[in-house]
Amino acid sequence: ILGANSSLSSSFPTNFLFGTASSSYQFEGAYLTHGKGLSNWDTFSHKPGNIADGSNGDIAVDHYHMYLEDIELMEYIGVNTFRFSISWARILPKGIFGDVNMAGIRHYDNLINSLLGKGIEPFVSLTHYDIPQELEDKYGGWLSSQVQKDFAYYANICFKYYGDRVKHWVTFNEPNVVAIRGYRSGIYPPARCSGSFGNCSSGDSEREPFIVAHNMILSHAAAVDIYRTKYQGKQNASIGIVMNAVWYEPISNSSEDRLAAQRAQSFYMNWFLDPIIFGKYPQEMKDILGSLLPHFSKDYFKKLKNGLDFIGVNHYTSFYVKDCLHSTCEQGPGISKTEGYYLRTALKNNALIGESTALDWLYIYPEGMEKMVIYLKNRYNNIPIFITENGLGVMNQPDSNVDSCLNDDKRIEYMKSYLDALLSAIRKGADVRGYFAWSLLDNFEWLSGYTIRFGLYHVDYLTLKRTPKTSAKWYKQFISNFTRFEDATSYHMLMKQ
Ligand code: PNW
Repeated sequence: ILGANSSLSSSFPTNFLFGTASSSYQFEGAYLTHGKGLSNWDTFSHKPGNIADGSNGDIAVDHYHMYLEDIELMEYIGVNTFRFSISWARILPKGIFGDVNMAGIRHYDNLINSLLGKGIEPFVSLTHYDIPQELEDKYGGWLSSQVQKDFAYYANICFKYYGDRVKHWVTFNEPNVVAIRGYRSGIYPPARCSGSFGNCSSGDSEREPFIVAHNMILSHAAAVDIYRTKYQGKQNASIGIVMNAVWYEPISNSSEDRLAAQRAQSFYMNWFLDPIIFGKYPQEMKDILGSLLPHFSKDYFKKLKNGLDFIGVNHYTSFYVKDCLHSTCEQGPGISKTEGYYLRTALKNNALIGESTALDWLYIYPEGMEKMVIYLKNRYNNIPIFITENGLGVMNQPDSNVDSCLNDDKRIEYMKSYLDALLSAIRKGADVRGYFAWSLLDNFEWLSGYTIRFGLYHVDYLTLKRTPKTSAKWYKQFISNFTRFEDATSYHMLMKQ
């Protein structure tokens, strides 16, 4: 019934990481426990009207207290890695304006040790959207260049305490989403925007996303620099960044639309990756934005170039892209100068790019996974890639209908088709090293609160009881086929000696 076809999983490279992903604000809860300070997401979700169901992450799925049980769930599935983020406000409750919170340090120590005890590798992000509120209050968070030093200070603490056991570090989760949603549309904290972009009390949608991105890129560089000079020799981990990666398919074969799709990638993803890997912003951005785009000093160029060891890719969805630079487009997101003059649409000749889902941004188009990975391989010289998130969210059902949530064949189909497409990219030579399902558990889905469920495990939000969905059992079987293959390979090698 599960149809975990063994040929699919057994074809992934040896040592491939199969895991599940999570993040501190969406999972931990315990928002004031053991000295944790408030984060920007605590502040934001506590304001009435910001979250669909009026909920917040105060308790979330209480992973802070239930992590041992959650590791047992991972052990059941058989994953060899777990992606989580450290809450900056748990380590430094007041940003840099206070002491290190040793209770916070101990929590992640325990989590990491317990994971390793079960043979599960910690894959650790330093930030996943949430930062100490104090940094916002004192100097405007990512808008201020001061944050570069403070992020590096925080990163150093994490390397120092956990670096002996962490082999994969991520500086940022989806900084592109933070810049756009926090400072252009203003739908995420600190909810800044202006003009036709949204309805905020302050901000400048045309400028601030670029300032914020610049500070994040330089913060990334500062953390990587510290890691490489102080720790990498002894600890030998890889360090990377995770981007939200949407596949942009040209809506027609015209050179204008093909260039527009390229431009869309540049304004969304290469915006961060180009500076970190090549030391400069994409040419399309420089041409269109002119002085709106900050620039890097010579010193930076030397320091940052090749400033990562892998790219983390959160890939879920694809859109068509139509040119708006040479042709006129109706109003919509993307058409402004600051966004790169393109129209993003799921429709072409009245047909959707892929099946629609409960989320207005998620269309099921597995081909996008292969195309995305091949695109990154070609642009960035076959740099190692991890698929750090992929998964399907569905609408919460009334309590009486838990069974329909547990029988999540749709999620299995989604994962199978995307893994299949990923395998095609690997067969074409892409250096992909791991895949993380979003997510282990149902959890706090940002603006959607608890109305959308992404988990392989169902969580009853009253009792916090975890129940495996069919997808958890499917993923278990999928992984067990993979592991058998690995053993068979080593057996073969042994016989050959
Ligand atoms: C990611 N898009 O966000 C986040 O990293 C997770 O925390 C989140 O729970 C998960 O995806 C599911 O939403 C996304 O525009 C942001 O395609 C934007 C997009 C996709 C995912």
